[in-house]
Amino acid sequence: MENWLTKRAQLSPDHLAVQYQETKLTFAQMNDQVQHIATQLAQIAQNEERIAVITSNQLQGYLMILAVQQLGKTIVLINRRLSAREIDFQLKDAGIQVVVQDNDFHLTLSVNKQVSFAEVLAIPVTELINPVADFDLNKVTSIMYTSGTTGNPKGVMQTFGNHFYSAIGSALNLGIMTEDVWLAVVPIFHISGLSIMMRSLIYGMGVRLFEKFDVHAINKTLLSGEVTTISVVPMMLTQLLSDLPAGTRYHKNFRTMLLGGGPTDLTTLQRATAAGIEVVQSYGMTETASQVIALDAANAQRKIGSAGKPLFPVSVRIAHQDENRHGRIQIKSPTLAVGYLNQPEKYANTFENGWFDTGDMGWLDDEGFLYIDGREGDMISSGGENVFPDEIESIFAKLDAIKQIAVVGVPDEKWGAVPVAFVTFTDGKSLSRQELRNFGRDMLAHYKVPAHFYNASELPRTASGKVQRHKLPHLIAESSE
Ligand code: S0N
Ligand code: AMP
Ligand code: MG
Ligand code: MG
Repeated sequence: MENWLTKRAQLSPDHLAVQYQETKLTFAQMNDQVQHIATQLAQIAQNEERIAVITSNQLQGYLMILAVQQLGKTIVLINRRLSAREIDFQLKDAGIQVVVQDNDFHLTLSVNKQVSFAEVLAIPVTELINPVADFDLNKVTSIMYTSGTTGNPKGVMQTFGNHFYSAIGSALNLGIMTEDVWLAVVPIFHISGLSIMMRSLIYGMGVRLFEKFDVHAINKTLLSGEVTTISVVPMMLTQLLSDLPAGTRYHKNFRTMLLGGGPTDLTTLQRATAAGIEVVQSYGMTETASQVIALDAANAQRKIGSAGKPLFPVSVRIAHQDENRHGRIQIKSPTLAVGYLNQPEKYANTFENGWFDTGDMGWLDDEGFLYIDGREGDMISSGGENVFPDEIESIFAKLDAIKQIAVVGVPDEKWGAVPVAFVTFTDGKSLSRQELRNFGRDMLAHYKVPAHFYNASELPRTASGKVQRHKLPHLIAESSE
């Protein structure tokens, strides 16, 4: 397929491509800027197969991602909230020598070149290089890391074809209007955000980019009629509802709120309905290049609580069903990533007879609507970020003073859920809460650091010695903090 950006600049040069704060770029203008940046990037990363981009949702980062794509190189997207240790693991795994980062990013990483956007943009340009002519649908264009219950994070390899089918599947469900503008406050380093960028190129659609989840500013934009669509994680919906004055309705131009990334409670969905907001529930993951299951507006009320039906290119089944038809959610889709970087066997093992096993549990009703029960490994969804207790436990277990630690998610008003830890100390040793917290913040993304550390004399275990995480919250009342 022809290069999506140059094609788009040719098809709809004067259409809005992206707006960030007061800056608006048409597709022609965006293409010009991206080609300029690609030329600059080529001078520092000519021989690299992959370039890592570390950015919050700001315009320069948006253009930088597109520029890497224009060079025919693979973009490695780094979660900006990770610790240096976590980022270094990913950079090493991906063989990264060159990192381009937003001007506010200050961690020192173990790579040859860490270059700020300002430094890239200062590189002199004499003659523009030629962008790649084609976007080969089989080529890996983006890699983003995802964690699981066991082992190290895995680099999910997404092809142009994955993004293309994802955008088409979404359009066949939500429709496309010429004047659509999609608000992107979900991070462009996650597939929730990157998929909006790819849809923009494929549909010729404008994107309104927000760096911060400033709830008031987002509500103001939804009330103004300037955007038609927004992607949100559940905690964003809850906060938007709380900030919206009673009786106030979003502008009639605003037509879809695409909700995904984690479980939403029924009360929040009902509040959204009462506020007249068209919420499209969805389910997807990094490995599926965003939503693969979504509700359509017609069924949003009747099937409230369901994640919906598979998008047109997608098939779903429930494997290993129990007597109540609950089991493992498995997917077939042209949007399925082509592998985990450097771990082909690990990816192969996630398939069962050609079906990708998501690791999530759920069930299908008689009409084929999917309901999600949760994820194996006691995964915690904190503000749309996945947190795995095993990972936190294994980091803290490295401390001599810690004899045992168990982590579990508890409900949290702001983030939906947060991890808390139960700790027993080695005889004669102990650490203060502050010491534990500082260690955690050094080693882990801040959202993974337990919000509370409770002293526990003993952890509840099964006969075989496995910690019973579901019993831990009951200990809170008895524990000292
Ligand atoms: C909610 C967000 C935006 C909050 O970030 P904010 O307010 O910008 O915080 P910071 O200024 O960075 O930090 C302030 C303090 O808050 C802590 N913190 C930040 N985030 C969290 C968090 N998630 N949990 C707990 N604490 C958090 C910081 O640590 C800091 O504290 P201190 O100062 O002490 O360090 C942000 O969390 C966010 O962007 N969340 C959303 C992430 C997301 O998009 N997840 C989805 C991932 N999944 C997918 O992409 C697949 C599904 C999908 O594609 C999809 C999902 C949704 C909608 C549509 C789709 C689709 O299919 O298209
Ligand atoms: P990630 O790989 O970071 O994109 O996270 C994907 C995971 O988020 C899925 O495997 C689910 O566990 C969870 N998730 C996504 N959408 C939903 C949803 N609608 N309801 C419950 N969990 C969800
Ligand atoms: Mg903030
Ligand atoms: Mg130890």
